[in-house]
Amino acid sequence: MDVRLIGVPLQEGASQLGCEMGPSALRVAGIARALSSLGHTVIDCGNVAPRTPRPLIHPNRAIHHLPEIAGWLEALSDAAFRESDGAMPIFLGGDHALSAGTVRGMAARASALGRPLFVLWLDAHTDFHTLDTTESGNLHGTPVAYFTGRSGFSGYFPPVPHPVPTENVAMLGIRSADPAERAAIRQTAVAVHDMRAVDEHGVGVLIRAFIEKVKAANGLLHVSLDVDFLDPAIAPAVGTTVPGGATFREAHLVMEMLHDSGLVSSLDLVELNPFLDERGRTALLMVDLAASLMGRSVLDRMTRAG
Ligand code: Z70
Ligand code: MN
Ligand code: MN
Ligand code: MN
Repeated sequence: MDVRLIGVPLQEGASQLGCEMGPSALRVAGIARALSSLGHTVIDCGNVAPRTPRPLIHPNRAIHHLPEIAGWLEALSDAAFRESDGAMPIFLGGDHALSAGTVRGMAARASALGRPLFVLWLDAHTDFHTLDTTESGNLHGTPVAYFTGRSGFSGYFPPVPHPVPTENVAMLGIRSADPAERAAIRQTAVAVHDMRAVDEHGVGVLIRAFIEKVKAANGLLHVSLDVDFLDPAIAPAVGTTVPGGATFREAHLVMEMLHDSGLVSSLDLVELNPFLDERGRTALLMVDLAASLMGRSVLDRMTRAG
């Protein structure tokens, strides 16, 4: 497969500085080598540069860095559309606000191919705030509401010509949602699999059901992996740690099942804050998970560890 690595040194969507270093840490952790050793052709496209911000003032005074994020989204959406032409883009984040742009671009790609886009959101959080409901003002809490076409973004973020239908979105690993997000997401068809569902059913059952749905619709599947999907004990390099996340084994199983499905069109690796890491372990784990998604089997893994 042709793989395109696209760095997104965006940090203004998160409350803590440091995600800007995420693309470098993923490169240092060997993402290009890990994927090319699996037989893929890997091109590192370097980092995306944001558009020059234009002044934007929103009545919700809590919002930070709205002009900067809006400038990123147009550039990211264009990059996603361009680099998904016969190739698989992997976005090296960068905070989760970037997915507002990458999913917008992939929705345009899916539309050009005449296929529906599905999104798998692997995260502790639902990221379903609108510009009106966010209380923290951290725009990494808004991408899912944006790309599913909720109202309140127009005139601030780029228009959404191809909103992702909420029935095409599944979330896994959820264990933190603000009251406004809960109320809003209940009105939608998003499949929200929280950690309770993971404990009750296991990730295998939940992921298999979603994969079958994507397969039946001949869809493209965009996967968005937030570091905080993982338990902070194995992935400490994230601004907001939420206890009770996915284990090493659960996360790898998800990636392996996604690989076997052959449906994944694009991937975001987001929220890695290398400033908070311990000797690069979170960056290495994210690379390991990306390699599992791209086809590394247990035998390869045992060989590497030996
Ligand atoms: C909260 C907010 C958030 C991280 C997303 C949290 C948002 N719902 N935090 N990802 N790490 O501030 O809107
Ligand atoms: Mn700030
Ligand atoms: Mn997130
Ligand atoms: Mn999160």
